[in-house]
Amino acid sequence: MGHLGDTIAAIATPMGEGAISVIRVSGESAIRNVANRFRGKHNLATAKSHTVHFGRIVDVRGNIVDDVICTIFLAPTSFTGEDTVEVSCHGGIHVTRRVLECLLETGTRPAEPGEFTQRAFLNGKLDLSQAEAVADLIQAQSDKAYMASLDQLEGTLSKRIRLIRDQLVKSVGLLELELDFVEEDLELIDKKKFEQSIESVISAIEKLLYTYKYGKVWREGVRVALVGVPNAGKSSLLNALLHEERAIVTDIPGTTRDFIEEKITISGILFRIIDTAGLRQTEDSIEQEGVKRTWKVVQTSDIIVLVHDSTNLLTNEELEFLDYVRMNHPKSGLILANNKIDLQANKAIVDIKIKEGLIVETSAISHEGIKLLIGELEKQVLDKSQIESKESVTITNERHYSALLRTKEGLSSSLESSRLKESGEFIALDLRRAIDAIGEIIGLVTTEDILDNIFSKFCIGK
Ligand SMILES: Nc1nc2c(ncn2[C@@H]2O[C@H](COP(=O)(O)OP(=O)(O)OP(=O)(O)O)[C@@H](O)[C@H]2O)c(=O)[nH]1
Ligand SMILES: [Mg+2]
Repeated sequence: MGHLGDTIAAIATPMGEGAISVIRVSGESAIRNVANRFRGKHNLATAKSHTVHFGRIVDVRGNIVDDVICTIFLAPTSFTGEDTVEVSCHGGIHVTRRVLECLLETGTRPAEPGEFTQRAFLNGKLDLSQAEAVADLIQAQSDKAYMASLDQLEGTLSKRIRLIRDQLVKSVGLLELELDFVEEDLELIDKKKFEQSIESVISAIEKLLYTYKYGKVWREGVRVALVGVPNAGKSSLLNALLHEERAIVTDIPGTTRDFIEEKITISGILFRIIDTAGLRQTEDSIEQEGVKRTWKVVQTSDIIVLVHDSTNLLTNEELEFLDYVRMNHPKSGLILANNKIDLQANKAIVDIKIKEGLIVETSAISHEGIKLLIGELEKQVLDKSQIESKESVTITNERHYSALLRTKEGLSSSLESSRLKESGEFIALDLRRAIDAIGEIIGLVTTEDILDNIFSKFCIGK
């Protein structure tokens, strides 16, 4: 990424036809550069902060390019903390590009993805977790994801992290002070109290770590795999859940060769429903590949729905599959959709009880039981998150999760050393490690790599 001295510009709205587009310009010479190409009643260069100016953007020869409205934000009261102009022009692809081109001719350079937000971070307008929340907010695909990112943007997570970190900094300060007076054998710290305080921080961190279980689900959605023998009605069930004909349904076994993923929102939570190829040994190489992929889907899903054709008895393959899931993915939700119940006459009895799992009777044709199935999917997720909802902060980001894990590790070793009456240096060293790790979350400790990794995921103009 470029350095802070540059002035950058980018189209901040999506490319397409619309009423208006917004081009954002930020940096030391933002106002001067835009003023160069702006013709209006007022001179932008002397405009006050938070004022709006109607005028025209002209090209280098003075030809009119578009009517625009410029909004002026003077440093430090802008998103980036720098002088910023937001140019609203007409919302066509071509006209927006032309306006941007004119602005770029003045020494402003095109912004890289996330560069505005990165500047906001570097100028102290946002901490790192809040900057990440900006990207999450934009990408939020469900109510829960949106609420979690909004909370994070408001600084709920940052506040909690700072509180924990401050407590640790205080402890390490005393410890290090004591080390300075080691000759005098001065005891500034009550070891018992010190250990208790570290224990309480560890338990606070454990609570936060626990929230990631559903924080991840809020952010990324719940993966639900529809699995079953050929012709059980997996694709039909997907269509029934979506209320549309998305997947191809035929009476030929092996219709679905690859998996299809569709999204639905239930109670503000995003569910990614995946229709898979049938479970079976097959000679057909394309279908074989499909079956292989099915296993991969099973391994990465939060909930597995075994779709069974209720006119048949459970086959060995299906029973083996149920065993496999219980053995290998005990944490995944497991539902047996006893499908085709509209064919009552042929109904065979499902003679099994799924331990810790559930049987829902469905018909993808008459839509009987679909509501029950949806309710069950919802319950499996909400039941889990209900337990944890006492915690007001939710960890949704893997980077934060891994930093908290490292914080906990540092604290645990520090505690261990203290209990073993090891030298104060060891105790302090691990404590410092923990402080660094927790500081990474809000960006007190960063490297170029961390920053590039975070901001490159943003869209341009943000
Ligand atoms: N009567 C009845 N027929 C169903 C039901 N669900 C699916 N079918 C029929 O069963 C046949 C197979 O349905 P699909 O949805 O293609 O089954 P699938 O499990 O996706 O099959 P593959 O992709 O081949 O593995 C089709 O003829 C469907 O119309 C149901 O609930 N009731
Ligand atoms: Mg299918």
